[in-house]
Amino acid sequence: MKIGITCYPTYGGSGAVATELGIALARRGHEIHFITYQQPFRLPSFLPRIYFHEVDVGRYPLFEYPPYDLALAVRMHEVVQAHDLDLLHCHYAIPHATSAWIAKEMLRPNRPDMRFVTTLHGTDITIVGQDPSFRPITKFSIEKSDGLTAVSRYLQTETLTTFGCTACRIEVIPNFIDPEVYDRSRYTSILDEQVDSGTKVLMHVSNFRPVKRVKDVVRIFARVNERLPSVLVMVGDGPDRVDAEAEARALGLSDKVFFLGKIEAVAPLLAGADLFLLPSGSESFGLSALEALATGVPVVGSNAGGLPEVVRQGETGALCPVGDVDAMSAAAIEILADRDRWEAMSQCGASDARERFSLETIVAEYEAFYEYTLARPSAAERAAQPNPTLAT
Ligand code: GMT
Repeated sequence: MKIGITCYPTYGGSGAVATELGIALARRGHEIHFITYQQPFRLPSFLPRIYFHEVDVGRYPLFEYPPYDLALAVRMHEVVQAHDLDLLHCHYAIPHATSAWIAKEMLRPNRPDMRFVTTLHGTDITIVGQDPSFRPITKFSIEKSDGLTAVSRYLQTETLTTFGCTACRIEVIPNFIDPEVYDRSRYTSILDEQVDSGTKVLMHVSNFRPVKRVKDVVRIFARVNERLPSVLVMVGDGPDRVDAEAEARALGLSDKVFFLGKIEAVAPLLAGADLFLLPSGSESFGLSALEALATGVPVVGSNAGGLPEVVRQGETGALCPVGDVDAMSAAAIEILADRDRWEAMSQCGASDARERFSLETIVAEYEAFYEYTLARPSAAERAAQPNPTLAT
């Protein structure tokens, strides 16, 4: 197949999933065209059968807000025609699915067979999509997609109930990991030079947005550190990093909390961690938690959204109510203080991640979903049927 992939190219779960998916599909023989405003952060410079098309938003003095969604639609339209793409796959509903719908309308005379699939990742539904200024266009774009996937059962239900598109058929295709990359035995811990042996390493990886509750991460660490010699490694960057740094300073922990900034390859770091913290207020799946589990790092976090579909309570980690720093700290101490329990959780997490979320299995699910979408009538054709249903 020839597939166009559009995603946010910057640090974040949806961009990571989209890029890893494109790379895996190209390895399986498909031709992949990334269409976005910047080279995706996880995409190396050149790989066979992978092409990158930059979206350039023309500047004009009248445009106080340059219309990226229109420039993207035009680029999609151009790339589909020039490379004879079968399908566009949009990651994150807005504006990507909206632009794909515009491109599809523009292509209707020449390429009525072109389809577009939208993968819902999380905040496009739970936060941004609920904002009154975006809600109607999010619903519209979801309903116009020829195929829809969500990264968890939680997000599938959330989309159907909050947008009321009860006839939408949403396939659940979870996030995935490459078992070879997230393999603890491959790496010697790069943190060893900085951290004494016997010191527990707690880690958090995110884009430091409010939804991640990074101050809770520091507070949980503070309590663990009262009981066990430990350090906290914070990977990533974003709007709440300053708050997290201030919290570490206020708690007198600046010398034990390391803020590393954005790091693209997190597996070698995870391989040196003892515990992963993800106390998010909302988390549709939790790709970073999956990457930690796959690397043999137990997870302590919140039981929000789709996290319970990823972390097995008591077996691969512990999930507690959002904001319950006491419960999360207690769970973290319990896991870290008992070496046998930690070993069992570490091994169980690594094998469970491989069993349920391996790249080979999940990429094959996407392939099958593309074939299914290409074979069925488009969303517009289904809507035009006498008894229109999006469920067929
Ligand atoms: O909020 C983020 O961390 C980034 C965001 C994104 O869309 O870039 O992540 C979402 O998509 C990931 C990949 O599917 C999921 O693993 C994350 O759980 C989800 N984030 C939230 O729901 C907050």
